[in-house]
Amino acid sequence: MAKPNKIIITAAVTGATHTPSLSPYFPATPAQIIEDAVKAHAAGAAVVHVHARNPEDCKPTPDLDIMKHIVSSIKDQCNAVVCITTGGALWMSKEQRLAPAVELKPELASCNAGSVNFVFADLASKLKNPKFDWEVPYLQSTYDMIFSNTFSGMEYYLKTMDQYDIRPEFEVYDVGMINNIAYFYNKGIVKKPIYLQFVMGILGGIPATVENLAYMVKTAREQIGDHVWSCAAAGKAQFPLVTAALCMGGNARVGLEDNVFLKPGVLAKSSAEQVIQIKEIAERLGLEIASSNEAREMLELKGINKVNY
Ligand code: KMH
Ligand code: ZN
Repeated sequence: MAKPNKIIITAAVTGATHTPSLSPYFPATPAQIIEDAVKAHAAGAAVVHVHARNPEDCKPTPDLDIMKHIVSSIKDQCNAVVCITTGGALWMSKEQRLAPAVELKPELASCNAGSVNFVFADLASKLKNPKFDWEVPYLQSTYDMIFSNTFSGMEYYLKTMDQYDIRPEFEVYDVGMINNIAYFYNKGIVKKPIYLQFVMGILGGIPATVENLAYMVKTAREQIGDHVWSCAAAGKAQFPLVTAALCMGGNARVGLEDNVFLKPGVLAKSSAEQVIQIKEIAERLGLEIASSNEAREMLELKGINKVNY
């Protein structure tokens, strides 16, 4: 059966980098994360990418019960494909990062395709009266940290995901990481279909330019052959890059994990607002939007009845 030739929109709703005082609309508690994800799905996002945060201080957390509450509440309200993070936060151990996927056995989980500096320190200067004391030091700490994804770590993630039939969504922050994925594919540790998420414009990774995106797409085609790809970009590069990706045959990731604005100077009131905007752009380009079940077909996912939440 031919797979649907439609656009998969992903909404990455909270992440583990932005802090609550960056925007009054930022989904920072489990209840806000659930609501933002469900609304983003209703707006057209086939996939929602989630991290867990502590209900008291909104800090990213590896707490399994909180993650289970978030993803099961989303599942109770809609049939979105839930992509659970294995990136967690920079300070989490690889066991802490992978534990939610092992316990909850989602259809899809992120898999970070290499180590990278992941710097958001300059955002601290934007916080005038932060709600929580941890916010400024948290952002500043990224200046002296590395997002560690060693080859043994990636092999550990990949073999564990394969064990539970979890499709990896490869987070690719720079072009060398495509070769890392090709290495694991050639070793038979990664199976097709391969799903790449080009995350552009992270300070430490590849700058968010259309030329760089074209270079990543070309390199992926050469080194991996057929695959499915999507694009996300940090901050003000989000819509220009994701729109370019749609024009190049890619899929789109938006959401407040990547950018708290809808357009320069205008804060997004929800990830759904960004989903609606990219959906409009896609439809004006004559593209059709995939439903969650069509995304399941396109990515050959195991199905929502096979998850453990
Ligand atoms: N929070 C970042 C350190 C993922 O979800 O796997 C990494 C991240 C990627 O968000
Ligand atoms: Zn993430």
